Amino acid sequence: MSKSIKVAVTGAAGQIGYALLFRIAAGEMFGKDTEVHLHLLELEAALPALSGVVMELQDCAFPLLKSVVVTSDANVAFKDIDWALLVGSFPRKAGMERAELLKINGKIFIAQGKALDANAKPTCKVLVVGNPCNTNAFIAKAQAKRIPAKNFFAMTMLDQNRAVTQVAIKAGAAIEDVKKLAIWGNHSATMYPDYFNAEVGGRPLTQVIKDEAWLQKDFLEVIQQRGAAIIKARGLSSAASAANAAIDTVKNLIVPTKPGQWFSVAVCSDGSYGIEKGLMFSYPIVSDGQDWKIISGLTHGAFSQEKIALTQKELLSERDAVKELL
Ligand code: NAX
Repeated sequence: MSKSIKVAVTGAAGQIGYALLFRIAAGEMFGKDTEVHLHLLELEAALPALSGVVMELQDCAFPLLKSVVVTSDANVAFKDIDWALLVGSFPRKAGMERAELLKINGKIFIAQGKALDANAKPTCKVLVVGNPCNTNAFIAKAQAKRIPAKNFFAMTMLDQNRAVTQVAIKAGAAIEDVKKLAIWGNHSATMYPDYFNAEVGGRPLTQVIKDEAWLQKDFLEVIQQRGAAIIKARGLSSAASAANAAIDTVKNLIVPTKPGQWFSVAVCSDGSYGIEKGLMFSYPIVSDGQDWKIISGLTHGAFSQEKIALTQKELLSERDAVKELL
C-alpha cells in the first residue's frame, strides 16, 4: 500500500456526511490502493452526533481507514490535507432572502478559505457541495491565495447524473450509452444541461430523442426541480445521490477521462465561451488524472445561448451580493 490521502469533510454529521464518509473509508473515492485519513469538521453542537458516526466508522473495520480527526476548528481539520470536501453550510430557512443566505454562508466560506490557506497542502483540491455551492467556492477561492484557483471546484455532477438518467429512460437506452451531457453554469434552477452536444449510443441526442417539446420543457423542468421533488417525497433533501455525485466528481478529476467522454464540474472560468473570468461556472471538463481542461470548440444555438446567459447572469448577481465580504 503506497498511497495515502488526508481528506477533510465539513458538515460531517449531516445527511450527506452520513452517506459519504463510509464510502470514502471503503476506498470508493480515492481507490482501493489508497489509505485514508479522515479529518471531520462540525459545529460544536453537532460533535456529539458526529462521535456516533465515528463509532460506526470504527465498527465497519475498514482496512483503508487509518485515522479519524474530529474537530470544530477548521485550522485543525484542514492541517496538511490533500482534499477538502466542503459539505456543511447554513440551510435556507423559510422566508429567508437568497441574498441573506449568500451572506451567512459567505462568512462561513471566508473563514474556511482562510483556514485552507493557512493549513492545507498547497496542492490541496477543494470540492464545494454546500449550497449555494458555486458562490461558496468563489468565496473560499478568493481567500486561499496559496492554493491555485484551478484546485477549486463546485459540484454539478448530481445534476448531470439526473439528466443522464432522464435521457436514458426517455430514449430506452442504457445509462452508459448517454455521453457528453454536460451541465453549464450554476448549481441552481438556472443550470443548463446542454443536450445539443450530447450523444446517445454514439448518435447526436437530438436525433435519438426527436420530441423537442419534451427536451425544451419537461426534461429541463424535471432536472431543475428534482431537488424539490425529493424533499416533497422524502421530507429530507437528497443525500445518498449527492454523496454519490461527490464520489463521481473526485473520481472524474483524479482518473483520466475515457476518450469520447466529458463530465460536469464548476471550475474557475478562464473566459471560455464568453463567461466572465473568475466565476465558478460548470463546464464540460476532461481530466488527465492530474490536470483538467474545459472542452473547447463546442457550438451553441440561440436556445443554448439564452440559457447559458441566464445562468451566468444569476452567478454574477450572486457574486455582487457577496462582493463587500471579499
Ligand atoms: P444537513 O443539514 O443534514 O448537514 C449539514 C451539516 O453541516 C450539519 O451537521 C451542520 O451542523 C454542519 N455545518 C453547518 N455549518 C457548518 C460549518 N460552518 N462548519 C462545519 N459544519 C457545519 O445538510 P445535508 O443534507 O448534508 O446537505 C449539506 C449541503 O449540501 C447543503 O448546503 C445542501 O444544500 C447541499 N447540497 C448540495 C448539492 C449539490 O449538488 N451541490 C446537492 C445536495 C444538497 O442539497
